Amino acid sequence: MHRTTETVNAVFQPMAHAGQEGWQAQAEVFWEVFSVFAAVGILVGVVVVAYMMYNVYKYRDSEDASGEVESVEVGELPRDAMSKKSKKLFVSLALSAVIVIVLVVYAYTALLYVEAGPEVEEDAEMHVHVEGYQFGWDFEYENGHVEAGTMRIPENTVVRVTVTSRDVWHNFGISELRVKADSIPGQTAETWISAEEGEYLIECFELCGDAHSQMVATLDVMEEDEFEEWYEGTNPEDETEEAEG
Ligand SMILES: [Cu+2]
Repeated sequence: MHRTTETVNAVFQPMAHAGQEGWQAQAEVFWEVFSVFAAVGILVGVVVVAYMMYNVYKYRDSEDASGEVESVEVGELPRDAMSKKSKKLFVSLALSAVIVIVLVVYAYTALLYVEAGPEVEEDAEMHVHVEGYQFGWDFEYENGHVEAGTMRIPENTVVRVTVTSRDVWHNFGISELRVKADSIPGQTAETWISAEEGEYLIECFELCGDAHSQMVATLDVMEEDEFEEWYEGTNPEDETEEAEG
């Protein structure tokens, strides 16, 4: 019992200060990526449509028009390299390329980050092993305690999650937290979770049998003190004693 307390303290004490400074959970990253793409998309859309409307108005048909219009043909490029038209073409192409490349690099960096998780000190994170089966989820903690149906973790903590299956292909996912990992027999997938206090729905996202839709569990994100208290009470040795007694 004493050893467990020590371990829990060693694992969770630094978190009181670590908080969430300097790193983001998946849902925050995805929201940021979405916001940036939406903002740039709206900005580009407004500029393009406004410029188009401006030209539609500027080059509108008028009664005193001579009828002689120097129309552009498909595939035609401005012949004079230093003409106003060619500059405009170059600027719009270069600007589009820069915007697209920046967005690609930004989104890919965010994806790499989401896959790897934030780098925190080793003792500032914990590990939970998840095993899927027809039809439910088992959660195994570092002290050997196994629980079905409810996964308990402390709030705002980086929880490294390894996922496997004991029978068929499943998929471990928490929509609200944008967390998803394959649950495949003989293989181990890795992901991570960090969340605010509250309850979240864990679902199976791989059609795995007739009760697939009932293959749910609860992620209970607890206050640190509350979690520590619960975790201290899960010493497997105690459980054995209880079983024997
Ligand atoms: Cu399943």
